Amino acid sequence: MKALIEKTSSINAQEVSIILLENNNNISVRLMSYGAAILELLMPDRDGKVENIVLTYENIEEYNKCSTYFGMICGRTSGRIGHGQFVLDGRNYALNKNEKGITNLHGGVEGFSFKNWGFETFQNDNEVGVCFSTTSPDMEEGYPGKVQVEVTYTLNNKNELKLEYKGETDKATLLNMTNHSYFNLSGNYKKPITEEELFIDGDRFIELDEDMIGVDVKGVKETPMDFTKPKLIGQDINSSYLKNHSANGYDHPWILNNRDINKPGIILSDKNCGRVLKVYTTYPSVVVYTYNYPKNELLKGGVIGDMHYAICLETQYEPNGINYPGLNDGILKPGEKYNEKTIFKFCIE
Ligand code: FUC
Repeated sequence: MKALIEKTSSINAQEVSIILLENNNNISVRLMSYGAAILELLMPDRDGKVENIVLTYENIEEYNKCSTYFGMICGRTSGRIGHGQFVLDGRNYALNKNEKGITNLHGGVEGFSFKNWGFETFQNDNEVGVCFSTTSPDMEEGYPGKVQVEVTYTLNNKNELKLEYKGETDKATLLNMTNHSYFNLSGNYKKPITEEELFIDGDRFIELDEDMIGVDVKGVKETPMDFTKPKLIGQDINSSYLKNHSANGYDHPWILNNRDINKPGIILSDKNCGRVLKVYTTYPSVVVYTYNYPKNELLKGGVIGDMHYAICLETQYEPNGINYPGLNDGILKPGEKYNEKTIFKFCIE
């Protein structure tokens, strides 16, 4: 096993570090201090061929304020806050509207994704890891409170990559962090993810309005949103039902049936090469985004990213929960400790 600070590079004149974590089974992950991001995730297939299973930019500078959030940590809030507004303890807050001037997306202009995080690596007999940390000042992007956060990535020999999210604040605020990796289990993006199978242990999803804001909790039964039994992602992706709810594919929150870290809430599998990704989480929901709006991203190896060539599995509190009674509001108060976990387990079947 090893945890290695591989190199420093530069993004927008800032010095950023790249860290490699490797286990004893040929699984490795490259992380970056800018955005506390996953840059690359290498794992073997059924025949032992080691390939990258996330989208990676060819050039590191492309991560600068990257609007696709490749592998990055999103925050303070992940997803969209409707009209960039919320009320907390009787006060109105107006966030930066970094999406079309209508919504706050993934925490705004200077969100967690675009910070160069501090970090410390660690290693023991069974695991290697890196703890990233950063601070967001009071009223940054319009959010109240000075917030200190940590995201720790730990890789072990059971082929699990654990993400632990921690945070504290000095005033009541919102906090809802996720990782925005784009998975493609075929390896080096050989095939679209429409040919991969998805299982979501969630009987309900959140319907969206034209600004992609959640407006209604609905049952998945008899809709294209039903992944309660494993289904090819491509099976219903072009259905008219889906087209009426979001452009070009899936981009919705599912409410998970339980918050059990010992039971996979989501399973992505590629029957062809045998790679399987099991996701366990303490978060109540997952936003599934099927890379519906590629922006000519130049990927490692010289390929241009194409629609549906990846899937994001963004475990989090329901986005915009603060504005929707009955959902998790994502409020963090002084004295409370934010503590959520997501485990990506890499299997071969
Ligand atoms: C996701 C989506 C969006 C978006 C973005 C980069 O989480 O919900 O629609 O384009 O990521």
